[in-house]
Amino acid sequence: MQASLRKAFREDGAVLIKGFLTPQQLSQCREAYDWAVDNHGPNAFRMFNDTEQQAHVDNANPVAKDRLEALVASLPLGCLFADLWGSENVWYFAEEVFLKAGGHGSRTLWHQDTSYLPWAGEHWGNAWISFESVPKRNALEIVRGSHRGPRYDGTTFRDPDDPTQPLHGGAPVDAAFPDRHTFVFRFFGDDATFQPLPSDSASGYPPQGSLFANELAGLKAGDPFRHPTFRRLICPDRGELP
Ligand SMILES: O=C(O)CCC(=O)C(=O)O
Repeated sequence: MQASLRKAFREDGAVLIKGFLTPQQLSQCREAYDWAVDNHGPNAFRMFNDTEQQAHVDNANPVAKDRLEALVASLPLGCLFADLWGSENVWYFAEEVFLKAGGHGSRTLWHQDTSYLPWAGEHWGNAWISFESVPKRNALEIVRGSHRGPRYDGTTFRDPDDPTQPLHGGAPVDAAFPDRHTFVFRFFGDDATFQPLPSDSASGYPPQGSLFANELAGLKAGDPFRHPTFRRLICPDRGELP
């Protein structure tokens, strides 16, 4: 891997990597995505419910866990992150599912994942995989370097007409690009710690965040972010990780 890619990821917080998965791997992901949409879990919700802009979103579906862990273990994504971070180990956190259809799905509001999940440290990453070829005006948007700035108390994901809350978002659909099916696989590495969310949060997330609250209940601020529920991945050229 080129040092410039690691530097861009570290400093900007995002990189675009084209053609990384084979057509066969992509079709395995698409099959799993379609299954996950048809078999949504308890964290699924309709973003902007009852509006024309509503979209399907799911997160960390326990019913899909075994299936997706097996899929992710067969893909090179986790090891890509380990390489980008320079981490010895990499764990799979969970998936996100986004389905915007019919040409009306709003932007996803500007947000930081660290506002609703208790994540700190340098080794966190989301692989954002859309199955369509996404035009620039419909692309995910990131505020460059914002992962190094303040962590904001938001967003609530409630008002499609107020997308001003920080800090990554975008990716609407419209008449020219009506449907988007996106799978996100999330990973963390050695430098991942537990950082509880503020107890006086106006957006109302609990200190453990909105996912895996029971698993994370025993962690204190600054503890390594670890729990047996998160599967450690194996990178072939490094052998089995300890
Ligand atoms: O695809 C989207 O609309 C939003 C993606 C996102 O928020 C994420 O990957 O964390």
